[in-house]
Amino acid sequence: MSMDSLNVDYSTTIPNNVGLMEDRRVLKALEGWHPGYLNWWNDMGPDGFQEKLVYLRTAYSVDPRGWAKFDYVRMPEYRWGVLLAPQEENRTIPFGQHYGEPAWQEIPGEHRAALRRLVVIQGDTEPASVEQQRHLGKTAPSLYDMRNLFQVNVEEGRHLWAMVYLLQKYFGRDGREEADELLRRRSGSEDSPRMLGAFNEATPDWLSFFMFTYFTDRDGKMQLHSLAQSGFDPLSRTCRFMLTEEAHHMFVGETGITRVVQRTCDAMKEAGIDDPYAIDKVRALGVIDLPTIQKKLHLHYSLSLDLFGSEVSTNAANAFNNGLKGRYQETKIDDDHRLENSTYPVLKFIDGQIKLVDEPALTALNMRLRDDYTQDCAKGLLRWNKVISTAGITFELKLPHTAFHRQIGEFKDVHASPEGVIVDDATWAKKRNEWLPSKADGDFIASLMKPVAEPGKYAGWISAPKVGIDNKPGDFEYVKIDT
Ligand code: BYC
Ligand code: FE
Ligand code: FE
Repeated sequence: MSMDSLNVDYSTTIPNNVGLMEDRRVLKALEGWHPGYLNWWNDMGPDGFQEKLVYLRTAYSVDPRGWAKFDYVRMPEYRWGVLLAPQEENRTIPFGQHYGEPAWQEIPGEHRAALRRLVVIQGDTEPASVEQQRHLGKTAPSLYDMRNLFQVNVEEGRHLWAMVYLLQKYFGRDGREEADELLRRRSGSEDSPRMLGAFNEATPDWLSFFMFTYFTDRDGKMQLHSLAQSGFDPLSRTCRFMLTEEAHHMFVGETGITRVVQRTCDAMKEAGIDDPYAIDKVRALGVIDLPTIQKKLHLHYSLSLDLFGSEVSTNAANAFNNGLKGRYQETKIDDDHRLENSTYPVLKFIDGQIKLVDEPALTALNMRLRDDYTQDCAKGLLRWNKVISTAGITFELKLPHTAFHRQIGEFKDVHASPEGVIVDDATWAKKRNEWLPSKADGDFIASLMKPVAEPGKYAGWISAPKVGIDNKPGDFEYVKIDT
């Protein structure tokens, strides 16, 4: 790989390592799209903080050993760039019917529509999350957290750029139209909602934000890994670089939840409360009780499972067969990478029961990716539960059963408990508020969401992080609130 593809050209209005200077047509198209993007960012991006100086990282290279530079920036002046991971020489398609053939540098005509759909869906989620999180700056529990929120937001903005670049460069006129549509749809809108369910839900408070970055950004990780295997090489390279940024988003979620759990446990210990279900007493300490954290987890995990689509999907089979979307860590899997004769066990709802049945592996690819996701999710729970057990409290956070609270796939028409027991409508109605956050839970959490904007200080419901961003000291001013 050559140095010039590692380093980013900042001489154009759009920083890039894809040679936009020599690609006048695409540069012009992107420059044409840019003002609409800025309008969208100003209208729908972080509310109330657009003029503030924020200590942000910006990508200046795609070299994994050192790609980001930290400095104070006003968010609308953030350099959103088009950055692709370096091209791998002689890369071949790692799966499907084109297995072993050279990866495509242009789109094969017959796969154009399917690829466009994948790129548009991926692109749609990025601005959606910014929209969902736009009010959170005003209730940030610290400047550290506020900065992390804005970092995630600008990078989701860049992920939108990444997909829009592909649309503008490879999909001609309909690509340009889709790029405009990505700025038109709005999270939660009645007439033009975002495309996937979870991206039309509210992110009303910071516990939801941490759950979202832990569970929903992790769907992003799994999907990006699958798309990074794509036979369409520019998509693969784009997704590979997005994954380097994505790691921080999930770090924000994982450590955020750890810190909430830590603070709750510390407060309980100080007050001599060891019953986690003494909810009123725990809440009186100004911290979030563990059962409410569990309910939020139920909600965000189940919404995120829906993002994997149906367990049995011909879309997924076609995408794999045609070399467009692979499996998680495809190149490390030891099999034929074609899956024409293999099966995969799928959870289905048959005769009123939840059963594991073998399905053709090709149509079960969504289920497989979702299983990989569930395994990946479990790591955080180990960490959170360690905090709880170390505090001597008897309580364990758990992932709910797959059938719980689903809106997509096999279980969308039934109600199940978090343990996976099918229940009737009446039981569901009675138990709903024990399993999912109630209005009262939301009101309680909202009552804690008082902003703390003094450097080094944290709201009472969350503990301080162990280390600063970019090794900064504890009282570092991550956002210059008074500028
Ligand atoms: N909501 O065959 P099916 C991220 C639709 S997150 C609404 O079951 P398929 C991020 C589906 O579109 C990662 N509709 O599913 C995270 C289809 O409709 P059409 C985003 C849904 O196609 C945090 C129909 O149901 N990237 O990056 O196999 C912050 C039947 O579909 C939903 C991707 O998702 C839903 N949940 O799989 C920021 C990767 N699920 O076409 C960013 C690209 C399904 O019949 N997308 N439907 O009208 C894909 O790979 C696939 O489209 C999906 C669905 C995995 C989403
Ligand atoms: Fe993203
Ligand atoms: Fe993300």
